[in-house]
Amino acid sequence: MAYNNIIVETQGAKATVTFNRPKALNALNTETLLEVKQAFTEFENGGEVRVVIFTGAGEKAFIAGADIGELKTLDVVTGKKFVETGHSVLAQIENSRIVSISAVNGFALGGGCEFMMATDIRVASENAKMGQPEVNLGIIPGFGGTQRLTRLVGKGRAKELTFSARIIKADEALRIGLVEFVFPADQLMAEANKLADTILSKSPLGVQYAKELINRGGEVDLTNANAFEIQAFAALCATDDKNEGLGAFLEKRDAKFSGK
Ligand code: CO8
Repeated sequence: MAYNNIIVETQGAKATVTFNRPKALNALNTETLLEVKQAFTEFENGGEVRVVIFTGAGEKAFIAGADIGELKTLDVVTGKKFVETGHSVLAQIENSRIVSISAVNGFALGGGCEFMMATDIRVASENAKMGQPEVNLGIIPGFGGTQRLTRLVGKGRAKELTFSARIIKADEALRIGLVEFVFPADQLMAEANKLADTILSKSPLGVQYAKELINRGGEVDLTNANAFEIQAFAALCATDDKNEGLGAFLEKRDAKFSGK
């Protein structure tokens, strides 16, 4: 399918989605959000893609936020619809069995920071800059930023960043746990792909169950979270992946996982 605002490339079990609105520093308008939803739904329905890398076109921005031109037009009804669309796309990515990696190659502001926080793992280039600058504009983070930022970096830091609209550089983002790795810009995509390939070499069901447990476990008390883990572990014991993984270790060979 042809898109106006994103570039979608697939290579076996790996896909790359590049935000491509360079004139607006890849800002997210409704059309872009719906295109991402369409592409991601196709990955999910197709069944082959297991890791998606998101990045931004050009050298300046991952995503410079929600589209400010579109935001200016919103009223209470269309504003609700816009944030609901954003939430729906981000929740789909966050809860998907597909692993998502953000390769943050420049500005990730407002909705851009919120987008990367909904993906599973964030790798950033040394020139990346992140933040939630919405209070500069008389609004608040509206794609989950108040919640996901708090869960990633803690209440105090989330409040400081959000109340002050401070933009931070990649090294600080790494220090506070907002990104997992920082690489020189010219190595960013190679490193993101390396990470994707490593994940793809592991048991698909193991990765999928672990993602779900890490996501859901954080939302309930430890006793219930551990009960989820017990059930998931037991379910995995009935899979080919478990037999193959343990068998391959004992036979001193590489495992060939089927995801079944
Ligand atoms: N939306 C639309 N256009 C944008 C955006 C944006 N978020 N960011 C940049 N652009 C456009 C600029 O208007 C400019 O266009 P033009 O050339 O036609 O004037 C072009 O991109 C290049 O930008 P600059 O000239 O400003 O480039 P600089 O290098 O000088 O500055 C910055 C780069 C610092 C990134 C600057 O562009 C900037 O501050 N952008 C806005 C960042 C921002 O505030 N983002 C948060 C937006 S709000 C948000 O994301 C809320 C999410 C949830 C919303 C839910 C509400 C309903």
